[in-house]
Amino acid sequence: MITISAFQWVPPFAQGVVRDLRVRWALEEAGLPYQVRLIDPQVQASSEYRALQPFGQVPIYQEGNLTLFESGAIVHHIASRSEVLLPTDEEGKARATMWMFAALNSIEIYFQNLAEIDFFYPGQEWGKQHRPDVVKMIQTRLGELATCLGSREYLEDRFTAGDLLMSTVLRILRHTDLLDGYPTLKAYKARCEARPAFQRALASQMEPFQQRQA
Ligand SMILES: N[C@@H](CCC(=O)N[C@@H](CS)C(=O)NCC(=O)O)C(=O)O
Repeated sequence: MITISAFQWVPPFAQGVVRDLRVRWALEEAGLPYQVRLIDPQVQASSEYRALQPFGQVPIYQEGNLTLFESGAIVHHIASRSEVLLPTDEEGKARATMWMFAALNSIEIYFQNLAEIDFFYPGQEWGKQHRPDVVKMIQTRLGELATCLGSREYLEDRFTAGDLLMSTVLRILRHTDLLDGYPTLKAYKARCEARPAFQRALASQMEPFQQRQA
């Protein structure tokens, strides 16, 4: 049985964007059953968990003797087992993989800069000074991504793991109105999120948070 790790609880700003969401979504798309190990800060800091995830983060993926960390690598591993996520032809597979890397290496890092300023260092002088440049860079990337997408439904001619990662990355901006300036990207994100597998993944991440808040 596949086991992934996730947080027992996170503050509301992080609920629905914690990176185990990508892994849950990929597993749901692939139709692979899994169980979740919910962890707290104590487990996160333990040497047992650090031996599995050197940075003490979620998610990890465990199956038999295999333990993986890094959500992108985990989604790729799952995708390699499901045609729903990765085409089987070599070119299609390579292009979908390219989009996975683009989401994480060329887009997410800029969005994450904004999330750091807004959620982890609110009110800090350096953040206030730096924020306009961070927003400008994000707008540049959003414009470039919108150009690539054009009038297509997905980044390639069908949904792939590249779209899965790209749309979860776009969710990082949900506390802003930045996507409003890019209606095709907004519709693209909504299209990806409308997939039943995404809805199941989101509901399963949210469940323990809602239980604790009830
Ligand atoms: N590059 C890693 C980042 C993982 C990551 O940032 N996880 C966050 C939750 S979304 C976390 O565990 N944060 C707690 C911490 O860093 O202590 C991945 O994609 O798996």
